[in-house]
Amino acid sequence: MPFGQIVIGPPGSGKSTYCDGVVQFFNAIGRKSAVINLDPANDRLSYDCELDIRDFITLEDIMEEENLGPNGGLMYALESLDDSLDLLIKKITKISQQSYILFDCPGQVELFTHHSSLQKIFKALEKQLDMRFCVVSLIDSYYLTSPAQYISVLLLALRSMLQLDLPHVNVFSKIDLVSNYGELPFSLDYYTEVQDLSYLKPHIEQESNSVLGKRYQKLTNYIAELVEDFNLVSFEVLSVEDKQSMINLLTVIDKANGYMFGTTEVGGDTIWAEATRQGGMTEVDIQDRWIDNKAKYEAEEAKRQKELMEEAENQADLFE
Ligand SMILES: Nc1nc2c(ncn2[C@@H]2O[C@H](COP(=O)(O)OP(=O)(O)OP(=O)(O)O)[C@@H](O)[C@H]2O)c(=O)[nH]1
Ligand SMILES: [Mg+2]
Repeated sequence: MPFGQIVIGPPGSGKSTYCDGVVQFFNAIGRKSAVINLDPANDRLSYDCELDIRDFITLEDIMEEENLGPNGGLMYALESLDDSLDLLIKKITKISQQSYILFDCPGQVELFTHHSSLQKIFKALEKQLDMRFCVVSLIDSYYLTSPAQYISVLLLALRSMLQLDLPHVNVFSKIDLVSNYGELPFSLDYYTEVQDLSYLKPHIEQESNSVLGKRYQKLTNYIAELVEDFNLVSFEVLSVEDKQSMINLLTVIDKANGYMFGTTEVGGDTIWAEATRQGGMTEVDIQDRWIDNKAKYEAEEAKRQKELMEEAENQADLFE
């Protein structure tokens, strides 16, 4: 049974870096994986790409042929993919038989909130291949610094969850940077668990107290109530360079798309699969790890790395 992740998120949220990081991590644990680029505008890939949508359609051609700008061009490009859709799906089918797939998606959020082209591809794959997906929706942790923007990204997450209608894991990316942005009024768990949003009201008021701001404030509060009513949104956190944070996130994702319950592991990483089935994830206090004692964790990690290097050098000396 084929498995995959659909990696979405606003521009610059870390999608391509994440795909690159996951492939490296999977290589290390022995899971065979491949990245498919679904962004017709993405001409600089930081990873080895197994399949590129640009082989079927490129943004530059569409912009020139249809006399469109980059954003209209992207929409048009995906809408006109229909002709090549069968061929694209055929190629994906072949890859999915051997590898766990990561789809690196475009950053235009409208593609996941009210546009159907990409969703059509995923639904076709789900139906035709019985493919099991997890949407990984990355949001830059910077948005935690503004209460009104935090509410907006909650709405964005909710919209894509409802539109894509697939298992979904929301992630605050670049969590290693959050301590640089100044003190937050609440602990990180408050933001990741999307706890009682009414606590944010005074902070939203403080953020926007002009006349225009009053309406904005009111709208933000209504959106907060709506998100709370649905009670669907919560977040994981990720620092792509941090191994433990990657392990924790991938354990959640393996559960969400059912990989960890599979009997026929496509990737062949039986040791990892067994470890996660038995609950390999260590409980992490994210406030402590990424804010309160970040420096201490970094010093410990640096020490561990130094010891590993020394050990490797000693081993090498023995063989000389
Ligand atoms: N500090 C830190 N930087 C990160 C992390 N993940 C990504 N970045 C940086 O964020 C920037 C944007 O990352 P990309 O992977 O290009 O983001 P993207 O979502 O693919 O961007 P688009 O394809 O343009 O939508 C790069 O400079 C990355 O190095 C992280 O976990 N920590
Ligand atoms: Mg990218």
